[in-house]
Amino acid sequence: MPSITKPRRRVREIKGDFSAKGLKFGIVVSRFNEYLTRQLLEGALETLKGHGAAPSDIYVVHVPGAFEIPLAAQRLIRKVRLNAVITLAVVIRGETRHFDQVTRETARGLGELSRKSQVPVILGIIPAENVRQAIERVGLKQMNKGREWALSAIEMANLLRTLK
Ligand code: INI
Repeated sequence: MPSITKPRRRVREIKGDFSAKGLKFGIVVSRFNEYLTRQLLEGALETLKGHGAAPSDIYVVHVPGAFEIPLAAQRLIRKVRLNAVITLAVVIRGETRHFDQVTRETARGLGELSRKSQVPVILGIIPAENVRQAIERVGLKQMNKGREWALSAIEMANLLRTLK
């Protein structure tokens, strides 16, 4: 269980733990660069389930591109009482002239959504200069970024329960 320690002479530390049992998660994933986002999705799903989340407590929403993620995430949060949302996309500068617009607007929308909805929204948008860099950043099996972001979602979901 997450905890607020009560030591006498030490600072009070507030932490979220890494159990996903009984928690509900949303994942909003972009179809753009699907060969890469699919790997992120697999990593995130394995981690959530590995930490105790029930498959029926995980809602996966597919959107065309990163730019559509904030709106879909907002609707999902309205529809389902979620403990955290993970967003997954890869934006490659070499493939779009509006790289800066897409990455900036998506990140801004997600930050705003997280604070307004009071649901942790994990920023899993990978900006990359080119395909090679994108592949490196998505990560291999062990270093998969989807895993890392799923852990952040679990930790934040538990932390916010403590900071209610
Ligand atoms: N969306 C992405 O998720 N990644 C990209 O690399 C990308 N590029 O290169 O353009 C991208 N564009 C689509 C954008 O997110 C929207 O779906 C589109 O503009 C329609 O609103």
